[in-house]
Amino acid sequence: MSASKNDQKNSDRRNFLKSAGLTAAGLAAAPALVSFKSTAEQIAANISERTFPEGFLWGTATAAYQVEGAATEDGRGTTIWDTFSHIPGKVKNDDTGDVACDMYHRYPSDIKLMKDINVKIFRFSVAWSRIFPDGTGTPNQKGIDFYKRLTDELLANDIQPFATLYHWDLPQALHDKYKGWESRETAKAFGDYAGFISKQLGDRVKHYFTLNEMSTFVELGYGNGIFAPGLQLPQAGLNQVRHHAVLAHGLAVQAIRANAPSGTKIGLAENLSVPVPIIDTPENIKAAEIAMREENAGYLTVVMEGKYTDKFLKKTGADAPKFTDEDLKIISSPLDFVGINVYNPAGYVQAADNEDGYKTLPFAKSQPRSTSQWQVLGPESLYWAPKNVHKLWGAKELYITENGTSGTDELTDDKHIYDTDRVSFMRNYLTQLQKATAEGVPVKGYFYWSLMDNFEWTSGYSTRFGLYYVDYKTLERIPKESAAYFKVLARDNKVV
Ligand code: GBH
Repeated sequence: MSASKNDQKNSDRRNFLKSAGLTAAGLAAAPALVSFKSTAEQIAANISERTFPEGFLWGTATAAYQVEGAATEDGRGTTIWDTFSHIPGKVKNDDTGDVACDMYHRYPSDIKLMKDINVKIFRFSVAWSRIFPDGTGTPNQKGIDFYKRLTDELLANDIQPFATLYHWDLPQALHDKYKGWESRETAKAFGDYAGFISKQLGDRVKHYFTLNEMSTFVELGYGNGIFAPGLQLPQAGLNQVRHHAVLAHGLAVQAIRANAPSGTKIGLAENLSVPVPIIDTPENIKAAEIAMREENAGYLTVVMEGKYTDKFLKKTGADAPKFTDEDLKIISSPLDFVGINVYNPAGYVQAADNEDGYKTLPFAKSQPRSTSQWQVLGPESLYWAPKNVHKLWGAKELYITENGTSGTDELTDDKHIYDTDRVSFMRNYLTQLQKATAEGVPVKGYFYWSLMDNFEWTSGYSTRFGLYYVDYKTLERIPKESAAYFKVLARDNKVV
């Protein structure tokens, strides 16, 4: 039996003992007491207990451009999102991230807010242009110092920093010089920056995510043009951008390995497409696996497998990206963990006797959604996403790097926000995640998106995802009911 299977068995047993109230040292040491439980019975017991594995980590996530503000301070260079958000009509109400939540200055009190609700891990992103204002060249010490102060403060509060190296804020200079992600040069520059920052923060940060949601910034930024830099490239160009994104990821993995102290863990945070079986039959479950592999072919699949699937190459045909075998090796550099951002099912699928082997059903018009129209509510996505990433690619460790929902978040006269919808969302989604962990899927932690309301890209400040409400006039933070929920969840390590 492999070590990990053994660990799983032991932890199943611990969970079982705990649920049976048998954790006193003497009893726990007597395996005979529990050996009558079959694996299936233990899993069922774990699920009904609703607890997460011992040591499961609870946290929140943010991203630089969405929360920091201080857009021109301490030598920060301009980014494509500064440029884009300042073009009238691109963002709702023409909001920009100039001030955002002002976390650049308020991080000490924001870290207190995290501590107040039992946060143990915090996922933030490093603004590339604070470190290299032009993307490459001379580093900016003031930018580096900011992330040192931030991470020091987190550690002093017993919160582990998890750093994302790219959350869409490309230095404008790289766009001007190389057309950004259209060029391989940008992937190389990203690798260099990743290596540099991992060396600078190496004594403080033990976990890195290379890129956040390649699929989002590529498809929306270079495909339909809704996001910065607002381009609509033809298929061949778009495929090349996709390739440069995965290449940048791989180059960063190698650069961090070469520069960071040993023991540093590296992964990515991908918003993968999550097909959900419409009815849990073996055929549909298989169909959902096939669908997940193909629908993520240009992103997570090539990262995990080191090749583009036959179907992807066939479908892209003459427009397929240009790449070398060496590229594929770099892209599939081994990872320590896989981070997945999960908000919604990509679709409900069933087995089909067609070329693909599956069919995606149309969503019912009445399928519930959050105030973000794209967010179809399907809690099962938080079961199938980690389950199938583990099954398809054997990921050793997984993190839910984002999960959350937006709501109307009405502020009452006495300053309460009864976001019952968000609390219900979390309970329903987490019930599904707990089921996955109870079955042995090695999810190590969960980051709620987001710690507080923030600049929600093209929706500006009109869409709220936070556990804390932000009053954008005063920048005051007010805990929502969901913050209270999170606090108990993290304390008890179980679905509450
Ligand atoms: C995440 O994306 C982001 O990582 C995070 O920065 C963001 O704040 C959070 O979600 C909440 O949105 O404009 O109608 O074409 C989640 C995946 C993919 C959801 C792109 C929104 C655009 C929809 N996102 N999608 S639309």
